[in-house]
Amino acid sequence: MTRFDVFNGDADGLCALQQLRLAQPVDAVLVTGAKRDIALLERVDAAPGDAVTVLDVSLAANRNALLRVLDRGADVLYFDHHAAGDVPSHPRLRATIDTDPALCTSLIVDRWLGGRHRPWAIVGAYGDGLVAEADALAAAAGFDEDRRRALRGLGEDLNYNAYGDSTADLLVPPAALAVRLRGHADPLALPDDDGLLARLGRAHRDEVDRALAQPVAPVGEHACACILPDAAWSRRVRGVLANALARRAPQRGCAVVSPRADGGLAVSVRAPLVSRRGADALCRRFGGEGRAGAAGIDDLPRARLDEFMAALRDAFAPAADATAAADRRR
Ligand SMILES: [Mn+2]
Repeated sequence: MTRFDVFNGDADGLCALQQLRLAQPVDAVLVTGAKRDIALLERVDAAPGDAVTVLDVSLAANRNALLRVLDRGADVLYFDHHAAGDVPSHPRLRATIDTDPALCTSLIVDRWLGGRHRPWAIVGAYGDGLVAEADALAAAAGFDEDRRRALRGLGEDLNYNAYGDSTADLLVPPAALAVRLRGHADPLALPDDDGLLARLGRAHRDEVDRALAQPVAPVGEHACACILPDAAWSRRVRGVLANALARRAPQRGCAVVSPRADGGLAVSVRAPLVSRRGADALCRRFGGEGRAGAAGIDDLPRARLDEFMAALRDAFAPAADATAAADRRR
């Protein structure tokens, strides 16, 4: 019988797994990847009697692979907080899925374990951006401000590590991080003899600083854009940079453009923080997707960059909602 631990390679996935494996140490084949690698279950070659644990990847995106794994006779334990669509009812599937925006998978697993490895739940929640929820749990657990800051820093470093087009862009393969964390109940007492965790934290800070020092050009009155160089660090930092630029100029929308490893362009777009509207409509015109406040284009052909910049110029004009108008015209 083979066990598979299938988990998102970000902080939430890692910390959900960490809690479960502290509670029940088992040897499992680790199946993970970059944050954006969510179709993970299709990589599992399950046989009858195998046990598959799935953490922090959308069931909707893994539905067919899940049905196949169940059909093959494996047992599946599934925890997640993304929209799942229709959850199959199957005697060998135990799924705990809760899309409450105040929850992440680490907090769902924390609840399932009765808070047994709470410090790791807190790290996962910080990493997933649930700062208020993590702060509240950390205060209730008696962590003082210094230790709260350390838990938050670890969560954010682990999370930063998962950004990139593929695992080739990542600073540390998430499976190696999972092995590294294995067995350590106290996230504030992790050994770091080879300095790997320190390097991860330093790279996170340096890359964000480097990104913030890149030139940002105004694009019309209501938007700005930053074009990053072709480098793995650009692909790691672009989402974090887009958030930072939006905070720096809340009246403007912003786009961060970075070359993909395969030659195209990836674009992260944030609507002006004062309106939080229009990012999704802009990106959809170029094959992208997302939410009104934050969206992206996975693969923008270089030949369409000028067209994108022209659309960006108008997308966030408060009076004439040009993007919506253009959408209506299509
Ligand atoms: Mn998550």
